[in-house]
Amino acid sequence: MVVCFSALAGAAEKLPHIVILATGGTIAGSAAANTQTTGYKAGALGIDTLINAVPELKTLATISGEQVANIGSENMTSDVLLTLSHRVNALLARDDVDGVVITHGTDTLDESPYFLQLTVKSDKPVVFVAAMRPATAISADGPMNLYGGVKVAADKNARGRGVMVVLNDRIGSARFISKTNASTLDTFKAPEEGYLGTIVGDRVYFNNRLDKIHTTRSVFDITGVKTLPRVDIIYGYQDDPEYMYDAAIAHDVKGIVYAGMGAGSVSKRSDAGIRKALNQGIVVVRSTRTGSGVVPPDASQPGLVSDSLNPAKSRILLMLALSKTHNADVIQDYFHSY
Ligand code: DAS
Repeated sequence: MVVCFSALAGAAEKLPHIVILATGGTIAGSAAANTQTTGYKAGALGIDTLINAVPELKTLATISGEQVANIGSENMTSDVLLTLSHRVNALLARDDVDGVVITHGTDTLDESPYFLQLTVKSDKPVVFVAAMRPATAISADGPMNLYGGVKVAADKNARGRGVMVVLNDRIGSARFISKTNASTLDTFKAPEEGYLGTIVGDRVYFNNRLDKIHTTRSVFDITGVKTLPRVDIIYGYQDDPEYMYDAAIAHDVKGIVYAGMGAGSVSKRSDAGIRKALNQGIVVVRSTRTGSGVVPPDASQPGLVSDSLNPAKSRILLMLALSKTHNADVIQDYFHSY
């Protein structure tokens, strides 16, 4: 009988080097009282404070930290996104960097990760973490989310999964995850597609891989890009007015995302407004305001369709698409593929 022994037990493995980039948000938020979970100042604490609050990070990885911004994510802009993605690409190109964790606000955490999903040219892990309670609150969720995010980034099975979002012990994909509740700890969900995995105890469990193009296979390259084409979102609702499109045209937007009713349905007034924008050479993509599901092609309605991208993610993709092409067929294929 042959008894196989595992490799030398206890061989000290070199810890991965994970760089934490801070951008602000509630995870860095501070309030006057530890029972205060609203009305606090986001982006009040620096990266060193966040890292020093979780000394256990050092058991997972060799940690270094940089402050890219310190803002509420409602104030995140395309300029900061370009700076962030350029910095992530530069770091991941280095042999001595094994992954990046980014601390960020939750309000636009369905946008920034998707932008990096499309522009980071590495299969090394990029993990966003955030918090629903400020760092000063009783049972603040930020420190454990940061610990979970570094644990995921340091995991040997994390490569090649696209940009991930870790909160509340769940691992979401940048392509599908969105904030589904204004205030609860479990707000980040992907109603139709679920999570990539979960963290239970000291283990990371990956259950799914993404069937969409991302990171190293993405055609979007922001090398040397300093600004992105202007794309705005117009919401569809009862009595929605045509003049919203007039305003967009007057401000020389290059793209419009329509946050449509149901599967992207267009009222008579929005139909007129969208066709007017199309006649001005503006690319229009119909998404859905419902929060999940697919907007399918429909020749009876104007514009391209967003597939299963929500309006905010559709805007991110359309900005990058318009920085490459105005060909409607090519852009439509991007929405079905990324
Ligand atoms: N302060 C808001 C933000 O920065 C909310 C948060 O982070 O949770 O997005």
